Amino acid sequence: MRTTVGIIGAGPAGLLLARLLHNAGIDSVVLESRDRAYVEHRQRAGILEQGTVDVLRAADAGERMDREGLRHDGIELRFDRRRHRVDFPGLTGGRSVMVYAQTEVCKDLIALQLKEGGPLLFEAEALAVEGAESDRPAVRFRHEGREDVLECDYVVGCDGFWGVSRKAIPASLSRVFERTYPFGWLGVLADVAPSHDELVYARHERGFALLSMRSPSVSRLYLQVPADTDAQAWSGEEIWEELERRLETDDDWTLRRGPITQKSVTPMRSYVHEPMRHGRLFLAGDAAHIVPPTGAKGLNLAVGDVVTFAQALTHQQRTGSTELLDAYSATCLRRVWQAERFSYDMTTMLHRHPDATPFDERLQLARLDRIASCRAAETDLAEGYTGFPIG
Ligand code: FAS
Ligand code: PHB
Repeated sequence: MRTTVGIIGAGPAGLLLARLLHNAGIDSVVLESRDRAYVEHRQRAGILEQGTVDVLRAADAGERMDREGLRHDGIELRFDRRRHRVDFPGLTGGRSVMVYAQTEVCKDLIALQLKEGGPLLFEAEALAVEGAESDRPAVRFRHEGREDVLECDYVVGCDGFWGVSRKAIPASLSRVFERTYPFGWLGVLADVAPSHDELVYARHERGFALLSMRSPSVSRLYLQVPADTDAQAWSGEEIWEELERRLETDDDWTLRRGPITQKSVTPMRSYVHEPMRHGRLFLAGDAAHIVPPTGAKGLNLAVGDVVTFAQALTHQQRTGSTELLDAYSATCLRRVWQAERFSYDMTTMLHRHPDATPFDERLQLARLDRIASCRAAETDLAEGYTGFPIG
């Protein structure tokens, strides 16, 4: 097989990249190790930044998002039983976010790729990226019980944190920056209308809680739990009890309960691999960086990377100049590190660290009180949450 761009992974990064390249008249092949159902039903991100919404619309991939997505103009911070709403448009000159799950973005992009795009091979596991330093890189992969080779001009590793593409970069050239956290998120889906019309991020002495949603009738909620928690160890009753305690307010707000249809624990880490390019191999999305989900940045960072690559390759194909391809890593990393900083700040401000001292706890409350009382501090949060500029 031969193509211009070999894409490893059909998560949001790989699928959107294939769409952007198709729209630019550049051929690609997507190799995805799992089956379609896995990709379309894996519960992950829920919030699209303004920039991501704009990119999907411009790529003619936003029609169902505009029909079914929920535009949100703010979030609520909850601490010390206080409630403070952050007004996104008022603080950012009109930006908002969209509640539209990663599962739905992937379903839309898969449908478009199968209908209009190049080959998207499911259950096609990339085994290795070869010749990244040459001008004829290749991806060795296994599909339908047979090993094959995809010859490319470029390879983009969109294969997530556990993929193979990053391994093709010599360890002597790799620089890894990471932090792990002693806690994770127990996430649940529940068939009950959300108890608030916007997301609620709660800092509580018992730990963090997040009230999110998937639709007017489906709630998505998270509880901070120790990193090694087994989701099955929590009963529905215990989950609702704990959510109620952590989301408590000093007014008459109440949390509606309903049947929990799914629960899982997500570990937390901050991770950046530099550089994001080696020869003709480019890394995008979780293959290059991971953020704690507190800032709702993960999927949105992946979007910024693939937009940057697609623009750079289009430039090269039209002008012969590789200047934007050569700047890919530095361009992406500038935005990545701002998202890492924002996600780290949100995580350390809202979560209860097991080793926290009374001083640390007062500091968290002072940071939240500053946001609730100072427009400049509030604006920094609103700008970070609605998204850093792409490119
Ligand atoms: P993905 O990991 O989504 O996709 C990589 C794809 O590559 C997968 O489909 C995988 O099967 C495939 N692959 C891997 N190895 C391969 C190989 N050798 N050959 C072929 N294919 C291969 N972000 C948020 O913003 N909010 C959240 O709430 C949130 N929750 C999350 C919960 C979990 C459990 C996880 C793991 C992540 C969460 N994230 C969240 C982050 C998540 O949304 C990612 O940022 C997003 O999926 C990144 O997209 P991709 O880079 O495409 O990587
Ligand atoms: C979600 O709805 O899954 C979600 C929302 C906001 C976050 C993380 C996850 O910060």
